[in-house]
Amino acid sequence: MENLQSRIEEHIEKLSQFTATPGNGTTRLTYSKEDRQARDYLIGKMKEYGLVVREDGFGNLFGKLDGTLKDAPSVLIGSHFDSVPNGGPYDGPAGVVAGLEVAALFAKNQIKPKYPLEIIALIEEEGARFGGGLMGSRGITGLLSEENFKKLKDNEGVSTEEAMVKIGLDPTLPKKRDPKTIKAFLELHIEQGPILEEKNIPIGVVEAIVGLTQFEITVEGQAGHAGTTPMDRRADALVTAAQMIAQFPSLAIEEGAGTVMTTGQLHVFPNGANVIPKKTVFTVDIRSGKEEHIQNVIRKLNELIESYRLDGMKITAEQQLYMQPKVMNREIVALLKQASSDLETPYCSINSGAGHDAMVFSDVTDVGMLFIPSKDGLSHCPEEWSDSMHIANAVQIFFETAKKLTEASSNDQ
Ligand code: HGY
Ligand code: MN
Ligand code: MN
Repeated sequence: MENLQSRIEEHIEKLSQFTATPGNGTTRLTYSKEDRQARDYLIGKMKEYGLVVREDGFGNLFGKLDGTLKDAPSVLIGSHFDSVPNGGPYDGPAGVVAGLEVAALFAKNQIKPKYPLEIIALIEEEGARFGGGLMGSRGITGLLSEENFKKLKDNEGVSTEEAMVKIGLDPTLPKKRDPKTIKAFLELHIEQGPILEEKNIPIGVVEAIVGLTQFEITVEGQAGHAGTTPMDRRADALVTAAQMIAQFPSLAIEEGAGTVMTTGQLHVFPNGANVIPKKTVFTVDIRSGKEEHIQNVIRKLNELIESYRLDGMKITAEQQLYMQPKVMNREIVALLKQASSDLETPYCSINSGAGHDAMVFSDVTDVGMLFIPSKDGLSHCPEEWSDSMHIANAVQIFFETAKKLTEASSNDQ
């Protein structure tokens, strides 16, 4: 197991070097120089492990081990390799690395699958550059249309396809994938919370993933001189945004049932210390285990917006993402639990408060997820850390599960 663990540590260490903020966490935005560096590393490893490498028209990366069955659907194993700004090195890459090492175990043990095994590295799950998130998986499943993909631009006005070409990707490659080519999707992810560590359990078998929605809200007032404009003659876009955002925690708490609401991004224009803000643009992220709670909070958000519009502020809200809560496939959950027991690896059931590509793939195929503990429950920050031994545990569980899902036989029989 130790050389598996040391290979995992090397992958994570190498990938963590591809960051725009060295010394201050992982910042690897989609189609950036750091994306290119990580992509080249993963392509090299996929080839070293005997996989046939392909990219699609979104820049998602696939490494395929063909099966004995012709034109059969693949078992996909992987996760995303983009990051939030100043995030951690495990959020996403832990799942891609786990997929890589499952493929390595197939090769090392000369396992010939009946159904193909594909390792997948997905783009723009975080939405840190183009907004919304889950972009790579939504593109593959068709939830994000090619037309809407092309319309997306980053904060500098660079479009997705322009950014792709800039790092040598080909947006004309096939985008949407026929769901009939996918047999199952497995994803390892760090828990990003405190439960597994507090329970001292190395594996969480995910039962369900919360529903989530994200809005971008724009408030427009009137710029003016901070010194000469009387307080009763202002239309201050930042004050209005602040008054709205300050009410979000109580909206979530009133809704209860673990509902959460977050503003993570706020831009102020023109952003001068002595200028009354003309415009603010901020995000709203709402999540809950039940869809009715999300709908209730969306309704209250719209009522709040309407009340400020009546005050004469121009406010627009663009919904960038909406995902219903998802339940993982029961058969795959059972396979993952059985494999954990057979390997004598303690596990528990767990639900996910974070969104994952698995929730998108669950619309088109059978999906299963494993979690491993996050140190101090921290994630989306430079302190994010997980134990490579836990990743190695997950690799073994996925290896046993993937052999069943691909109906593999070992050549040395
Ligand atoms: O936001 C999330 O839940 C994930 O980290 N993209
Ligand atoms: Mn993630
Ligand atoms: Mn994340």
